[in-house]
Amino acid sequence: MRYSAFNLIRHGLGNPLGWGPAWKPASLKPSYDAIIIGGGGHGLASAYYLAKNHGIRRVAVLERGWIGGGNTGRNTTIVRSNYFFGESARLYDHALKLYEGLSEDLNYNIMLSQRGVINIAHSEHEMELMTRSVNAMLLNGIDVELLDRKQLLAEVPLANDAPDARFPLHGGFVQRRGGVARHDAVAWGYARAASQLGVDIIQNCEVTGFIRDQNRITGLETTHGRVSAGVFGLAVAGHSSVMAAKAGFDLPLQSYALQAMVSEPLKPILHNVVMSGRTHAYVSQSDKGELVFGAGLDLYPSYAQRGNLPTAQEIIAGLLEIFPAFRRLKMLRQWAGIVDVCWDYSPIIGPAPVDGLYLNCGWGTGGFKAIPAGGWLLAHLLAHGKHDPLSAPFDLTRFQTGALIDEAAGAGIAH
Ligand code: FAD
Ligand code: PYC
Repeated sequence: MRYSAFNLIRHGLGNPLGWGPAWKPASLKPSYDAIIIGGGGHGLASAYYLAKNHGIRRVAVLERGWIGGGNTGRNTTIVRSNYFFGESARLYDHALKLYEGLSEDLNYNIMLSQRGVINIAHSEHEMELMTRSVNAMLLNGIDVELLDRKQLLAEVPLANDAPDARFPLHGGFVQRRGGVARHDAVAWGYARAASQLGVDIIQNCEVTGFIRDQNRITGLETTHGRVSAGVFGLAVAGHSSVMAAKAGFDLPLQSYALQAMVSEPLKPILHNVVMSGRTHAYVSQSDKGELVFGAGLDLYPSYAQRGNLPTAQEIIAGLLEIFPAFRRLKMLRQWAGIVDVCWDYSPIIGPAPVDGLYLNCGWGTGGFKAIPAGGWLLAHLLAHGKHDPLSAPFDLTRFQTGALIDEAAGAGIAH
């Protein structure tokens, strides 16, 4: 086909190839076998695996805005499984393995690019701690390699190696299977595949309350009316405690804005994902050429989905300490998402304190990489009412037993 201005207009205004919507428009039925609240990656993946793995197809995903419009469409798309504790390594590596086959499974190109995720150590002390973490990861079967200073510079030649650098380069480690994936495609791919299996995806449908029969959730109040179901999944990152309060319980987490930014587009100059736990900055280059970067959380809990200027300045300062060459770039966009952070920086997956409701929340700054596993495990809970062994350690009861999985620093990402 020749691409002329005429063709572009014809394709833009008409539909000569006869493409239909990727997922079927649906309206709310009076009842379902299972309802998932939240049409982000985790909610959509849960619906897909409920239908695909467990044959449960009378399922609805209720999304108050548009699918993927929450954190799934706001993140910086990094996928990796380089976590410290065995429980986390198994969970995130299950997700990464599913990501590795996801384009084929969904028949939708999620643009997975396993370009390697590199964490920089800026001091001898940091290098020693990193060595311990890398040893733990290797024991957990995760593909990580230590890098000395020379190897690090060979991977990231633009990093600031000046003798007077404020954050000198001592070395680092790399997970070569880590990288990035297109976040919108993950949401759209799961939505299309779930819809093809019979799932109703209902956008602009906010859940406003829970209907209870004693300690059991039996239905929902929504902006589209009342609906009942056998079981319910809650996957509303950023608003988990708001919804938990409506259902009558508390969650051990706090909600913060997490910001990210992109620069103007450049020719390819950065070939991997680079993170610095010391400055909190991380960066990758998108397929369009923009540098995508961010750092730690805003300083206090908030639902204001824009982020604060001092944190934005700190993010940019952190990036420029490591890559002074980026100083001349113009910034294109800045945004934030609200993330729910648990006390131990690990997610909560499991039954809620009220019957019939199952939780997938508390992914904090790092749940994009977990979407396939989070969906897989919530689907298992909804179908069987009990944990898959992978999700058992992430049960809410760990905050009573004390069996916390403290991943605050283990994987080298700043919180
Ligand atoms: P979401 O995608 O937020 O979906 C939840 C949905 O629930 C939303 O669409 C919302 O509208 C809906 N909802 C809320 N309340 C209701 C209601 N009452 N009724 C109906 N629907 C409701 N993770 C990584 O692994 N790698 C990264 O590089 C990374 N970078 C990030 C960068 C930023 C700036 C941010 C903000 C996050 C980042 N994350 C990253 C974290 C990651 O984005 C999230 O952990 C993940 O997207 C959570 O997915 P989710 O499906 O649970 O939530
Ligand atoms: O979890 O890898 C991550 C991440 C990177 C940026 C934000 N979260």
